[in-house]
Amino acid sequence: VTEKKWWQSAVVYQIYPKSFQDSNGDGVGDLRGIMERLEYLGKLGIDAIWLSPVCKSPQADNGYDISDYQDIDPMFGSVEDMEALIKEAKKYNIRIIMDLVLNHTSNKHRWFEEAKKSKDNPYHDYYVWRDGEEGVEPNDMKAVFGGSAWEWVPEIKQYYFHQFLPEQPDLNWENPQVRKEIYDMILWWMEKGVGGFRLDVIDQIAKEPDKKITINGPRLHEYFREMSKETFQKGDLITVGEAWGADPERAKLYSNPDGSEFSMVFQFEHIGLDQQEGKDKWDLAPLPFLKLKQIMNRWQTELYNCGWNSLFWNNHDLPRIVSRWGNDKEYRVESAKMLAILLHGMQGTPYIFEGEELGMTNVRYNIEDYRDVEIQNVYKERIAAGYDKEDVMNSIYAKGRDNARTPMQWDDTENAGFTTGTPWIKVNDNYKTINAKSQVDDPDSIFNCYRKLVSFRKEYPVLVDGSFKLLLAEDENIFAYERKNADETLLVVCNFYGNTVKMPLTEETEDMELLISNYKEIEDSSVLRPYEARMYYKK
Ligand code: TEU
Repeated sequence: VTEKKWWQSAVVYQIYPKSFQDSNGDGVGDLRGIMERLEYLGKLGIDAIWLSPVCKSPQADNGYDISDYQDIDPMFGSVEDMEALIKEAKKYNIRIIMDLVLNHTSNKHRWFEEAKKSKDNPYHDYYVWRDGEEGVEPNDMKAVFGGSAWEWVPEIKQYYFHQFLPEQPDLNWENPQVRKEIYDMILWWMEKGVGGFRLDVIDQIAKEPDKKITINGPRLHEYFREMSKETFQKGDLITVGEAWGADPERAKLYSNPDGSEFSMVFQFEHIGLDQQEGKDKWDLAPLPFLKLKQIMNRWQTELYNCGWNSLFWNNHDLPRIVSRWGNDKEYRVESAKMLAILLHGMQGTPYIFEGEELGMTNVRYNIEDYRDVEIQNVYKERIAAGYDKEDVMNSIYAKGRDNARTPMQWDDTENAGFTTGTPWIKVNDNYKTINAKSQVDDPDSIFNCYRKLVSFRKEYPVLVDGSFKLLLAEDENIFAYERKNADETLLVVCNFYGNTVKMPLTEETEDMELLISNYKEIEDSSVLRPYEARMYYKK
C-alpha cells in the first residue's frame, strides 16, 4: 500500500478566467473577480482551483498562446494579483493549479520573435523548422484547428511546425535548453506557492514531424520523468497531464504511484464516443451507452492500485454535460444530478467545470456571436466544402467549445451578475432561471447535490480507496456499480434515460442506507423514475 496523497481525496474546480467574474467592468473575467467568489467556492467545499491560462497572451486561442510565462495578462490582473489570489484562497483551504502550455508558445513570445530572425539566432532551434520552398510544404500534416501544420517564413525561407494555430508555434523539446528554460519557469511559479499544474496537450510535446508523429512520441516519458524530477518532485503538488492519446497502459506510466511522472492524467476515451467512427467531433452520432459503461469500467479497474484516474464530464473545450448526455429540457435538474452522482461515486479525482454545479446548459447562437477560433474555422471550412448550413450549425450547437465558455450565471440581474460592462461573449439567456443565487440556499438544488458529493469524498474512505465493480453491464438503461473496501460498501444505481424502468437491485440495497438521491423520496422502491440516481452505503 502506497502512502495516501492529499489530491486523492480532493475535488478540483475548473475556472475559465475570462468567463467567471469580472471585477472592473471591462466585460472580461479577472483574478480579482475570482477572489470575490472564493466564499462561494468555499461553500461548495472544493480543494483546488484549476485556472485556465492567465499568463500574458495575445489571446489568439484564449490564453493557450502564451507570450510570457512569467507574467500575468493585464486583462486578468498582475503577478501581485496572482500572489494575492494564492494567499486568499489558502484561507479557504483552496490551492491554485495553473495551466502550463508547454507544447507551443505564442508567435509573439520573445523566443519566437528571435527564432524567426535568422537560422543562426540562438533561439532558432527553440522551435521546429524545416527548409523548403514557398508553397511546397515539408509534408501534408494538418493543424488541429484547420489548414496545414506548416507555416512559411519568407525572410529565412523555412517552414515552422504548429499543431494548433499558426499563432501557436510548436516548441522543440529535443533542445535541452528549451527544457531547462521551462523547468526554471515552473520552479519560479512553485516558489510563488502554486499548488499544482495542468499540462496542456502534454502528449504532443515529443513530436517527430518527419515521421508524422504528433502524440506519444518515442521520447515522451523520458521528458516527463526529467521534468518531474527537476520540478514537481520538489513540492507537494497535484499534476495532471492532458492526453487525448492515452490508453490505460500509458496512463499507468503518467500516474505511476512512485511519483516519477504526474499525479494523474486526463484521458478522453469516453469523450469521443458520440461521434461517427473515424471522423471528427463535429460528425455527430448517438451515445453508445453500453460502450460508455465498458470504457468507464475499464479505466476504473485497470488503474486500481497502479495509477490514478481523473473524473470529468466537462471542461472548457467540451459541451455542457446536461445538454449532451442528460436532458436539459424536461429533466434538467434530475439529469444534472444523476450525472453528478454517477461520476462522483467513482475512484479518482473529480473535476467540476464552472457552472456544471448549477446545471448550466449549451447555447445556440448566430455564427457571428461565437468567439472561438475553432468554431469560426470549422464553419468556414465546412460551408466551403459544401456542407448544409443547418448541419454545420447543429454540430456547433452540439460540440462547439463556446458552450462551456459563456459567462458564469451568478444571479438574475443584467448579464447574470458576471459584469457591469459588455460581456466578451453573450450570456446564455436562461440566466434568470439558472443561476447560483437561486441555488446556494436551496437544499434540493443541483449546487447542493454537488456540495454533498464533495463532502462525501472526505467522509467515506471507500470513495477514495474502494475497488470498482460494474453491475448490470448489459442493461440498456441503467448504469450501476459497487465500490468496496475492507469495511464499507457503496452502491450507485442510475437510470441514464427518461423512461421509468424496473429497479433490479432491490435485494442488494435492502440493508443499505440511502446517502443521496435526486428525487425527494422513494415512493416505489421497485422502479427507477426518469434519470433517477441513488447512492447507497453500508458499513
Ligand atoms: O486542447 C487540446 C485539443 O486538442 C482539443 O481539446 C481541442 O481544443 C479541440 O477540442 C479539438 O477539437 C488544449 C486546450 O484545452 C485547448 O483549449 C487549446 O485550444 C489547445 O490545447 C491548444 O493549446
